[in-house]
Order: sequence, then structure tokens, then C-alpha cells
Amino acid sequence: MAESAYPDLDGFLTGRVPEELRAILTGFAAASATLRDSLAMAPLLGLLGSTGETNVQNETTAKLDDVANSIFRDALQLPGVARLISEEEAEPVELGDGRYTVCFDPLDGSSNIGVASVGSVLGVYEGLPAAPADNAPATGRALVASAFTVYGLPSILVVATRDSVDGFAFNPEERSWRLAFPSIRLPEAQYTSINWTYRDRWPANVARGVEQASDGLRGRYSGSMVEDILRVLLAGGVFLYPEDSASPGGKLRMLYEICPIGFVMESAGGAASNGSGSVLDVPVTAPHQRGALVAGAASAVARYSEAYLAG
Ligand code: AHM
Ligand code: MG
Repeated sequence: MAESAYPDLDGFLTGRVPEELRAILTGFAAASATLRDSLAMAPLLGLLGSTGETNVQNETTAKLDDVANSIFRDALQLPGVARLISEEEAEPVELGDGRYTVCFDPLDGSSNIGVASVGSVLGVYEGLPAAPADNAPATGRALVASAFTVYGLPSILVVATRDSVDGFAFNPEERSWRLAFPSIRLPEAQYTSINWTYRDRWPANVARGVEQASDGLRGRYSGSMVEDILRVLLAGGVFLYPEDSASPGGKLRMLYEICPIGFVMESAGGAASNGSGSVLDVPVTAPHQRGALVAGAASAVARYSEAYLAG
């Protein structure tokens, strides 16, 4: 089939989103292409392994975490962007006036570096308070777009707005992202993605929720949220990272992991809950706030929530 049958990202977004938002999304896409090059060559460029430092979340920083953060931080300093919030930056990076707060996880799935797929996540918020507080929290309802990349073969970029979720495959020859999965709607659930080795850490209601949500489904867990979420979107299923005794508030971060994925799910006809309600309604008062995430087919998420709330 002719290449023109697959519109490129820039052309696809033109006229669909405001100009500054288009630049942010295409900037994320271009940065993803650059990071893909570094990932592909990492074993030959001495880019595997850790820097010996820890980040603000007290996690060991991989060399590629640093490389990825620099790539996205440089690419996303754009007109209309008031601040950047990155998993790898202790504090928000203030840029000045602008409508948008741009949050990103430059390299998601760090434990898979060099051995399996990793990805990147983006959330674009409009009108977020500069200093969210208890009386003026941020929430995922301020999202106007989100996106994530999975660096595999093919490398796939998923872009969500309120009306549509679309998937783009990377063409390495022309270095473009082309629409290959238009208007994604969640298929019926087939797979359940959760780290089962943590089952002894789950409170009783979480354990019952996981059991109910996973009923009749086959297990697949990669250790990269983005990869598991792509499977949920294209093959059908549910992804769960609930709170447990090691992470009582959950492990994943609200602004650049949970809410962007929740926005993708709701725009694609699925659901994303912490057990009590949509993750997009959870008040967020700190840049690196954590939470619980159960995301995917609405029926599976509802089964989780029912068991979770029953206590
Ligand atoms: P990261 O951003 O530091 O890589 O952490 C997030 C990752 C997710 O991609 C993945 O679902 C989860 O952490 C895996 O955690 P665990 O090893 O506890 O199952
Ligand atoms: Mg992550």
C-alpha cells in the first residue's frame, strides 16, 4: 500500500489541535525518535548501566534515564509551555508564561533497559495551578492531550485527545511517525497485567479486586507500563498496579504516568481507577505524588472497584 495511505503525525494534527499543542506533541514525537536511536545503539556506546546517582524518588538513575531526560527537556521548551515536570527532575522547571504544564516520564520501564521494551510518557495540562495545594489541587481533568511511546519493533507512538486515540508507527527511513492504528477503541479484555509476585503485599480488598478483574483473562506482565498499556489498547485487557505494603500509596506517579494513561483509556472507551474512582479526579498536590492504577476494559475495572470498595 502507498505510504501516503498513512498520514504523518504533523499533518494529522494540523487543524485538529491548537498550534502550540501541535508543536508540543510533534516535539515529543521527535524526541522519541532521537531517544530510539540512543536505545538502539546503547550496548555499543557504553550507555547501559547506572550513573551511580539516585534521583529525587531515591531510585538508581540509569545512564539512559539521564540521556532521555536531556532529550525531552530540550525538545519540550516550547512556546505556550509554562513549566516542565519530569520524573528525573526534583523540582518543576519554570519557563515563564504559557497555557500548558508539560509532564513527562522520559524513560518508563527502567528495569527493562537493554533487555526488553521501554517507553516514554507525556501529559499536557492546561491551566494547572503553579503551586497546587490542598485547597487548589491539580487533577487529570486538566489534561488536554497525552501520549506515550513504546520503543520496540515496530516503535509505536500513541496520541490521545479528548475525542480520539490514534497510534503511529515509526518509519526509520524517513524518520516520521505515520498513522497506522487510527481511532483506537478498546477491544474486549483478553489479558491481565500485574506483578503477581507482590500478592503477599496486597490488602485483602486489593487481592479480591485483582482476582475479580483478572477472572477469565490470561496473564502478561512486562515490567514496562507502556508496553502493557499498548497491549490493553490493541489486544484488550487490564493493567493493574495497586497499592501494596511496600508502596502504601501506590508506586506509579500521578502527573506523568497515571493521569496520562487514564486520559488515554477514557478517550478510547475504557476506564482507569484507583479502586475508589477515576484517577483523573484524584487531587494532586505534589509533582511526584504517587497513586494506584487499574486501567483497561471498563468491565474489568468495574469488577476491581466493586470488590475493592466492598472492603
Ligand atoms: P519507572 O518509571 O522507574 O521505570 O517505574 C515505572 C515502572 C512501570 O513501567 C512498570 O509497570 C512498573 O514500574 C514495574 O514495577 P515492578 O518492578 O514493581 O513490577
Ligand atoms: Mg515510569
